Amino acid sequence: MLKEVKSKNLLGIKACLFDLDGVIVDTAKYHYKAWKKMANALGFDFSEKENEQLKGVSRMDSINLILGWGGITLSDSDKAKWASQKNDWYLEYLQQMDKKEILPGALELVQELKAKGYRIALGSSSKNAVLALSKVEMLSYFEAIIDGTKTTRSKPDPQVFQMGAAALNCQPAECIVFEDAESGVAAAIAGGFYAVGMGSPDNLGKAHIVLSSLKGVSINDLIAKIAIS
Ligand code: B16
Ligand code: MG
Repeated sequence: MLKEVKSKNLLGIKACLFDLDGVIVDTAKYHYKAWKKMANALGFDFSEKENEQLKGVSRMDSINLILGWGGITLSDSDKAKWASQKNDWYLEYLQQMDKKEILPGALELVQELKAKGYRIALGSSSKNAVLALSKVEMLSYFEAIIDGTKTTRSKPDPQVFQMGAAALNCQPAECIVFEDAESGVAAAIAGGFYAVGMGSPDNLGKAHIVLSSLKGVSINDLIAKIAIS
């Protein structure tokens, strides 16, 4: 195995594609709070466990899931109105964000990647990705930003990561995707990428490796771990 890994130049990784919410910044809690506010205004509630299913899922797909949990049917225009209201609430939280909301180890890993010449892109479902990265002063690290304003298909479709790899002139097999959502890990695997799940193996077990945090993670160790997975 070791010989094989060496001969492949430790997998030939050239780039890293990062999900945003739950990988770079801790915004998942704000999405949850804003959606909860909407549900409560409509007379119901949903659990943290149900909220897991919303991670990586686009705004309109999220509202459809939530209304389903509440047993509520709305017209398309009312749905659009509530999705927009939820986004206003989410933006209020986002506006207050600063560098403290960067998840442990994320900045250090991105800086190490940059120093070592790896290419870096963002692959997020969010339409607020540029604003969130600006608020935590990390926008300049990303050579390409593929987000919900550019994609037409939501994770678990691999489109967001395929577009990221293409923007960096890399093949999927040359890229590592970092994802906290089950739908995002599924997207990475479907696209032929190496996947690092951020969270629990209970729902991210399909990733090549699963980490609880990026704290203390270095790219060489990561590649070595993926190579023996
Ligand atoms: P917005 P990611 C996703 O971002 C979030 O995980 C998900 O909860 C959210 O609904 C989605 O973005 C859309 O976000 O309403 O800001 O466009 O994890 O793919 O970076
Ligand atoms: Mg995420």
